[in-house]
Amino acid sequence: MSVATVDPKHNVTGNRQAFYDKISKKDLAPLWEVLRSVVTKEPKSKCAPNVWKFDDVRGLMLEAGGVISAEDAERRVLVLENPALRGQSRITNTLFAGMQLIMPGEIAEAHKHVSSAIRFVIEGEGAYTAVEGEKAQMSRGDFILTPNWAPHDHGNPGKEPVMWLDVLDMPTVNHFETSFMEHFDEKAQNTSRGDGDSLDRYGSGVLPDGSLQEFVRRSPVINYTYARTKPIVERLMKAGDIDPRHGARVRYSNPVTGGHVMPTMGAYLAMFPKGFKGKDYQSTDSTIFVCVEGHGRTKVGDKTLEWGPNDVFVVPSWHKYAHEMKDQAVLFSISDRPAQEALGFWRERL
Ligand code: GTQ
Repeated sequence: MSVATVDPKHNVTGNRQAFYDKISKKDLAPLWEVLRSVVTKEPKSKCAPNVWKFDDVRGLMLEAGGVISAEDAERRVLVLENPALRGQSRITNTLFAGMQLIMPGEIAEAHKHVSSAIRFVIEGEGAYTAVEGEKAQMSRGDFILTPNWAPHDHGNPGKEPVMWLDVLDMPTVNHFETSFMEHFDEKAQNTSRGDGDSLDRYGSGVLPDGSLQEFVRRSPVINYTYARTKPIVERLMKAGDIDPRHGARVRYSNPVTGGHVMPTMGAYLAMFPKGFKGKDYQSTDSTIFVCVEGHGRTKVGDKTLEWGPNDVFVVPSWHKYAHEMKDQAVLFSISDRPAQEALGFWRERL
């Protein structure tokens, strides 16, 4: 209990706590007790830096294959829970990440929801994701979009288990309390468009000669394949176009606007030369990285995250970080930067 001293200017003579107790009964509280913690001088992320090693995750994923079918689970996903945010189904304060497994012969039924999703394919061949009538084949390193309210289902007519990382913006959607979801009568969509259809139509330097209004907010391209994107970062590497912090990096973009692929999440692919020793970097977006190739480590504040192929690691908002490469490496990354930019919040410090 804090007892105030006499302050003639403000006529504070009484017991503050008694006053706090009195106003509390009317659902009121004194801002001055919490001002410094609600208006911080700098971001104070609740999220912790962490790495999920694929050596651990892979075996447990395959075990999950024996615990529940894709049909019973609707989505057979192990959530990557930030160790500082356990029980909240999130890897950062704004994003969800989970590893999804689909076994040969399985399908994960069609549904749609307000949350946007990206998939980053980790292991296995032969599965597909159908999005808005386009059947996108999934190969390792592919980056596949499922925009807000787009019908989607997954299937695996192949012979191998297939795993991918899902990143969804549901903590953001739920923050605004705007979640809706619907199922369809059919388990799988009738797909009228084949693999690569949207990329060919919209990502080849020409655009359909009609209204593109619906694609101002989100990219029309469903599947950004590794087969197309990797040679581009290789080109940057060869040309020496290597950022001292982010390496030879490209941003996945909406070909209609040049902006981010979705309003809530943005993604990058970067290649780094062997022995790269990155400068420190800091930004307000919390970033999820996936190692596609190579080995390295990332210093995040006073922590060092060691990673190799298929490992997933997270760097919280405003944590100073720097990458170091043991060999030539490729990192995919995704963050909430577009949402922060749209709201005027995003900052970086070089
Ligand atoms: O594939 O639709 O990881 O709805 C979480 C929720 C995946 C999906 C997740 C989902 C999905």
